[in-house]
Amino acid sequence: MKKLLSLLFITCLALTASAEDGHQLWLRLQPANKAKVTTEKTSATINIAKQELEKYYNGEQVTLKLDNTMADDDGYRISGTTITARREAGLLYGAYALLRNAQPSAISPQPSAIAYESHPAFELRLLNHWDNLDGTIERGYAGKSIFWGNEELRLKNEELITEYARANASIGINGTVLNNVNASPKMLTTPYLKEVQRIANILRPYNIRVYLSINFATPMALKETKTADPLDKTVAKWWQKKAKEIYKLIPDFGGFLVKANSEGQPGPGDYKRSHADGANMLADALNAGAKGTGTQPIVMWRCFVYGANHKGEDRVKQAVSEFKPLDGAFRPNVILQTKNGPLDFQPREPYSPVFDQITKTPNMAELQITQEYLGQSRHLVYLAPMWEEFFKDVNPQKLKGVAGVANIGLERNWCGHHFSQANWYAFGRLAWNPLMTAESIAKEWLLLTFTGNPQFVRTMTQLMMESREACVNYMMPLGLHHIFKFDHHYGPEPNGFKANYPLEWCPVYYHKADKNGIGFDRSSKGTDAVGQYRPEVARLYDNIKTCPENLLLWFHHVPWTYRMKDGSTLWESLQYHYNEGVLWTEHAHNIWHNKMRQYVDKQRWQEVDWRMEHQEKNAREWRDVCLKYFGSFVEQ
Ligand code: GCV
Repeated sequence: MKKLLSLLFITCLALTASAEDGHQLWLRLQPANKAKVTTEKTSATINIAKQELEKYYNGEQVTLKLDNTMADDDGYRISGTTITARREAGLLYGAYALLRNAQPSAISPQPSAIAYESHPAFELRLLNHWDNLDGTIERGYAGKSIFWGNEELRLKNEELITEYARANASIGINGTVLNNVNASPKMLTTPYLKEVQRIANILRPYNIRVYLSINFATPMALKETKTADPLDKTVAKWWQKKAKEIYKLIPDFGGFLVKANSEGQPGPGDYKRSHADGANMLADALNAGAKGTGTQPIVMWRCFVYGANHKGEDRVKQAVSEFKPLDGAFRPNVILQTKNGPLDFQPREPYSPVFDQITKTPNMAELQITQEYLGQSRHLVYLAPMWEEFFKDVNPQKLKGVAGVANIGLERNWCGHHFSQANWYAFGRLAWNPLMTAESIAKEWLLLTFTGNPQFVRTMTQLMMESREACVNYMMPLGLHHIFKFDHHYGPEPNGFKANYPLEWCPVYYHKADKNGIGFDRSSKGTDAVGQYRPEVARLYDNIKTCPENLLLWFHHVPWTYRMKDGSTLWESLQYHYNEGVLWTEHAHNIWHNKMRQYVDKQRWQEVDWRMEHQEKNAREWRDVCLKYFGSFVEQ
């Protein structure tokens, strides 16, 4: 009996010890406490690399070497158990790579003896947090901000921010914008800047620079100038002084991210000045402030502008109309940050033609990791296939960087849905190497986050890979877009129209369903949005016969009886896609519920399970609402 009790006790202990809340993300290394790590130099960053390897590397020894003949970037070379890099950060990234490669993998074992070099494709690999100073997060679905809000929490969250830094460093992210692009002027007041300094000090050893979103009218809003006109001397002076204050506190401060003259935000347009006038004034101020620090600051100016100078024009054309005439007019340290698609992070969009048209100003792409339009933190949707699609259309070599709108909050598992962690992970891996396949990243993430069991990894990789197309199917197939419920963008509202809202926020503006057909005519006979693409792409999209069917209704108004490539009518095809989407959610849930339980700890299995059940219901709602509404235009 005694024996039985103690056995029971030990089993209970083991169960509690393996209770899982997902907080560890993909960093589930088992301590080995074995390796002796040799370095020629020490620094905060090298010490982290050293400590990680000493604790987790399951080998006798590792050598860390700096080599100034290597390319001047964050890359590294791994040769057996020697990591060589030009920069200290490279040693850190090399250490995480060595640990990742050494994971016992039933899928693709990577021999640790191989020699290879790895360099990041982009200099700038950033997260954009849309965190407000009161702790709420715009489009955040995993609790409140890890940076702002609750005073008491702020004092306690040093450990959390260190964990955040480590997770980011492990996938190569090297910068973070700490606040919402809809920025509060208070962000630049001294008490908040001191907070930024505190956060920067925690992130720095992990090679993560901090950036801030700014409100263009800050000096005026704080009542320190009479205007925010970028050509006014008092304004320029204010920004210079502010930049000096910032660099005194944070000598490696990365720079500003700016949303100007967009969705109600102030900007240079308020004074009939151009985006270039505004961006250049800020670039000069930052340069002056950073003088003597060795830091080269940047201004990331967002191209997400509509309803301003080109109000009334097809919304997807407005960014090019706004910025093309200014191409070449920006200071060298201004970078245009553009969303992957021309509209707004929809489940499927064509790429933004800004990437074809802006050729003299550095560009960076903005991707959305938080699933604003893809089921938020309730749907299992793996986004890497969407980003893979983007990098096939937009050559990564044309970009200076990528920024991902973060999906991180105070919830214990960081991202709300356990599988949303995969999107954070995949963003980081693609920001380092956009040529990695979504599939290989999914495998890697599953193995690191759950288990390397081949059956589990194979099955879940397939589901993850299918999940984005499934979401497109049950929400917006064949190029439909923006038919979400107003404001929260969660469920369907295809009949959405509000006379007091801008027309570009209304679903009916986008699908244009009528008795003749459905879709937005952006061909050369319509708004000619196709004309903004490079010629071979423009031709492809312009012709209804060559336009990819998955973008058909984005570019064309198509009769209900139109024959699709498979011989079905458009209406039949639409029904087919909606049904396929729903069937997938049933199939995926069924597999998770009945077959994956044996591989996953109870808590995470359950938390995913109820979300998948919910996703199934939501998918049915999408299908039923949309088919009923669109069906009302179709003559049976
Ligand atoms: C931060 C969309 C979102 C807004 C977001 C905006 C932007 O409109 O719904 O929440 O604001 O994009 O990217 O600026």
